[in-house]
Amino acid sequence: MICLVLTIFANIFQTGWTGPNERTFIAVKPDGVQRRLVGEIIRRFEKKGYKLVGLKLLQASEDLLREHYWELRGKPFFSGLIRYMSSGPVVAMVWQGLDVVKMSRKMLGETNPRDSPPGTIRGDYGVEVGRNVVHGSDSVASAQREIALWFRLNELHCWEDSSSHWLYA
Ligand code: D4T
Repeated sequence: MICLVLTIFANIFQTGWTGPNERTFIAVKPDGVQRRLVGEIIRRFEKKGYKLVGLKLLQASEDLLREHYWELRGKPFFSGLIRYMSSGPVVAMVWQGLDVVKMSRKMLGETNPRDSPPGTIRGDYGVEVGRNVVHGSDSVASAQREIALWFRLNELHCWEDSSSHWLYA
């Protein structure tokens, strides 16, 4: 019940998730889906100890993508980015856990796979910036905005995590 209230509150006011309840938005991009990397990316987040609270495969509309990448609308690569992101299905996810926003960005690597060390997702599976496999929110505020943009309330699930006592002291 508390989780449901927090979810509604967070989606409406785009705030409210902190500590072990922090949430982030992760998307496997069309190249990641085509290259059969969905399972590998989910595996990394699960093994780390994060909790999956939302998951869906969808073909993102250009309108949704333009809103998602609104801050980049003036960049020269913007139209190519929208074309690429709408070229096939993406897997949209919400993951929850302590410091999940910051840690996810570390797990993903740098925006450009060329600058991403081995061991990161982009470092292991990407070659160039225009096909960087996966997206992750860059701040708690962005995560809240992106989750509200990509997910309806009834697509986010509150469930009791039986391993939480082994993850959090
Ligand atoms: P996303 O948002 O896709 O997780 O990427 P980042 O948060 O790591 O980086 P970003 O917002 O600066 O870039 C968004 C997206 O644009 C592509 N891109 C970026 C590109 O095609 N050419 C470029 O020069 C840059 C900087 C890759 C990611």
